[in-house]
Amino acid sequence: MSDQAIIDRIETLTNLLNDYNYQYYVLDEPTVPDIEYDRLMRELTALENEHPALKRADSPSQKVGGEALKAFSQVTHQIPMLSLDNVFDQQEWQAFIKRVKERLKTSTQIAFCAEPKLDGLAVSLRYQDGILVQAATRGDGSVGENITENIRTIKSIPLKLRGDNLPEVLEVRGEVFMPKASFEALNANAVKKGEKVFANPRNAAAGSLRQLDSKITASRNLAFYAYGLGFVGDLDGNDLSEDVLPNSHYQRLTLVKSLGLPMCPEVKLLQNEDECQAFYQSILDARDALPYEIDGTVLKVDSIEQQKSLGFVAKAPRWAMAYKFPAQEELTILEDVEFQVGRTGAITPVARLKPVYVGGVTVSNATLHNQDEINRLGIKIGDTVTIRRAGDVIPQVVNAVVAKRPDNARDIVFPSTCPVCDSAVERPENEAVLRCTGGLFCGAQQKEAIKHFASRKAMDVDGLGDKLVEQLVDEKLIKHAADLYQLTEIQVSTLERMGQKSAQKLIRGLDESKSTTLAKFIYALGIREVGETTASNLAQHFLTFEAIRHASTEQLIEVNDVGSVVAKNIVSFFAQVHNNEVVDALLASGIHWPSIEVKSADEQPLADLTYVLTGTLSQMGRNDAKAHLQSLGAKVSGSVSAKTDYLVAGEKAGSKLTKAQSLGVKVLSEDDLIALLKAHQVL
Ligand code: JCF
Repeated sequence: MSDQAIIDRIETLTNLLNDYNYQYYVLDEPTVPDIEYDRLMRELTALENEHPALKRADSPSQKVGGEALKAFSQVTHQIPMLSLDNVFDQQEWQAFIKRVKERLKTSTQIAFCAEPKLDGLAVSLRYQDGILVQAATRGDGSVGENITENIRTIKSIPLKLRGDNLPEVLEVRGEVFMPKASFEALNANAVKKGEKVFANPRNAAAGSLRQLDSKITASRNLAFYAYGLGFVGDLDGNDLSEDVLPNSHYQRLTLVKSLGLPMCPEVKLLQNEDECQAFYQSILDARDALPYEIDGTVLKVDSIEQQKSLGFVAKAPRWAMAYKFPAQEELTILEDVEFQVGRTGAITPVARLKPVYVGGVTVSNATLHNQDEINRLGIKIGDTVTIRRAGDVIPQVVNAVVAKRPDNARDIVFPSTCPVCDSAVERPENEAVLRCTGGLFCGAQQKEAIKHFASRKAMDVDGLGDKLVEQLVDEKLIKHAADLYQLTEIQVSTLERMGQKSAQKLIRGLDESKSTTLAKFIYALGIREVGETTASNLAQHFLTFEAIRHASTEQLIEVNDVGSVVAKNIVSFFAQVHNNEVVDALLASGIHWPSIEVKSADEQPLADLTYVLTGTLSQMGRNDAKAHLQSLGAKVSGSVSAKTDYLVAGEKAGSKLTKAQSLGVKVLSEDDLIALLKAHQVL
């Protein structure tokens, strides 16, 4: 064949195979038998292998995956990817409609574009001059991961758009998911090979997309439905959506479909809001018969003009709502009940269940809370029980099917001593919970106390996960939080599955954790019912650790949010010699925080102002910045809302910055902050 003939043949085959894909995946109307498709594909790959330079950007042969990546790079979305707010019943749904109409100042009916809510992962596909050039996960909404190589392997996603007169840039957004049948086949295969099974199709889809080796993704049979558009315009960033797209969301989706992207066949244009409830019901009825997992419906105001005037809050549009399905229930067997000991000694009965797929995940454990709950349920070991799982909520045992109770069913008997340390147990009057009296002599309580101490909102010890804490306690390297700071790299690196690197990381993490705030240190001690807010209030009120340690019940009750129970917990915590020994050892190891110096009321120039800090502050730590702002009377909050007055954005600021900008919150740089602090003579 002449060179030109080869070029022509590659072009013909590429176009033909792409047409067949479109007919098969988008139109759902296969036009040739598989064997013909395979024959043409083999011809194309043979030509491409002989002449790699002639392979086209839209070649369907890329669907088998390519070279493995070392890591995913980051992609900043040109337009943020939003998520959806939820409603769970008709009343909440009606309230949403009412809000929409009030905002639009209209009493006429509103048209909605309606679709099932797929249980998958949102992705953004970027086409330039019709060619797929980039695909990214949602990430935090503003920055996602570059998964282009993996997306290219999804058979129903075109590498080239159909039609001409396309805008230079067209971003399509949609959901990648794994059909139920593929999920079941994948898991059946994993069971056969003794590999880990995925809990649900969503996890399977996510796991398949986050593969550095796109050949694995290619083997997974993922699917895609478009649900909207991102940026549409030219390469200079000019938005042309209003010029080139229809004013209806539904028509935009239909247009996207005509460009070759799959659209869920259940998508419907509803002429008025009264049809929404019926749509919701019809999808709920069809749920089990649909070939993919869904967890509700999505309803979007159809008019783009109305969408624009509604705008969005935080991360979700005001013109769309996920109307979720109710909890799902399944029957299974209660095989046993085990007892777990928590940080404060509370002994919790945990149901061990015959694994059951319910509400989208496989459930094998459920908490039974306490004796009262078990009495209320009237369940025995061996019973058939109803398990309910709603959305992201932890699974619940709803009841026992007494008619199915076997003859050998056993009562659930609470232990008379602690299952971990064998200490006596007690059930204080007026409390539902049984407790181990072993305190920090109980191995379970030691472990939980140390996990809490190291957790992110407490001392935030980098490199110290729950598993490692258990290992360190089991190996008797540590007993109490203070022992952490005596650990050496050599000791740690002798642990199983610990290399020198991880050991170094832990020691460094411990060292870095020593620089903290008084509030975090108080929270980290794990005093019963002293959560983050209470700890922060205590710090603000007493200013020094010693003042808190020696405070009386009366003095403690003065603090915001502290009642007599919490006050008593604090006093009795510091009345125990053992706790004071641990605290003293912690302080001796070098844990420190900036001292809080609160000025008198007339010296609080920032009183009534709320600040939020985000990103990396390179010239001072965030903790220092927070303490300085507080010393001037400012409130420093963790999240941006309409009540935020200023956002201080350091380097690599992410979603908080986006949100602040969308809410019109004033944004300060680190230099602005420093200038402010200097102006008030705190620097
Ligand atoms: O099916 C979905 N999970 C789904 C997610 C459908 C949508 O129409 C969505 C979405 C997330 C965000 N729309 C937006 C704006």
